[in-house]
Amino acid sequence: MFLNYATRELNLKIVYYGPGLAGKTSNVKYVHRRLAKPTKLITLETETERTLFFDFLPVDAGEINGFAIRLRLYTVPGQIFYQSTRHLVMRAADGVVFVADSQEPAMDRNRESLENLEEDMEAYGYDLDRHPRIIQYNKRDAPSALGLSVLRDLLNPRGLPEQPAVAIIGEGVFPTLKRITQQVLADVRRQMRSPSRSRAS
Ligand SMILES: Nc1nc2c(ncn2[C@@H]2O[C@H](COP(=O)(O)OP(=O)(O)O)[C@@H](O)[C@H]2O)c(=O)[nH]1
Ligand SMILES: [Mg+2]
Repeated sequence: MFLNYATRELNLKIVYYGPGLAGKTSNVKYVHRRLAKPTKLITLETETERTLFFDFLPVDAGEINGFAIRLRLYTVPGQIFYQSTRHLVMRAADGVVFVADSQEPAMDRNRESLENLEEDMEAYGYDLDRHPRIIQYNKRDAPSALGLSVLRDLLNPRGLPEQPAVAIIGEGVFPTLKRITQQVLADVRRQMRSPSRSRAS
């Protein structure tokens, strides 16, 4: 988080993490399309010009202690050769949305991505049980989508908050964003109460 005293804004960073093709970009683009006052969606190209680097989206979301809340939504590239980029995007991430692909054949990729996420989180000193995080089970419309209780057993041993979604039509997208934002704001209030325990960022 970053308090900007000049603009009276509290900047919060939310990262959409998950395997390639799970629906991260679909989430962020849907939010962007629905904004009353759209801001610029930025895509950075890689050196190889092959795919996007990450998206960047500021969204205004109310205020806290006289500071307007500004959310920045990032998506990370899923491909393995962007591991270092993924790691960098996770720096100072106030909240994480793990977008899982509900389809049965995607389970290995979901689990591998989840392992990468937890490695990145540990490297930055985020508590795996307490750092604001939600698992979105996306592609609920797919014929091979596994049941929610199966997904829970396979992907959510920590009992993190969960949200089913069909990101391509926007179902579950704002509930996911709203819930991660609430978690982040609760965490920010805790940090403000005991600043000595706040994480370096
Ligand atoms: N059936 C279905 N397809 C989806 C859903 N969400 C995303 N997709 C499709 O999955 C593909 C990958 O989505 P994208 O958002 O680019 O994934 P990313 O790699 O995680 O950013 C695209 O063809 C999307 O249209 C969904 O909920 N259901
Ligand atoms: Mg993407």
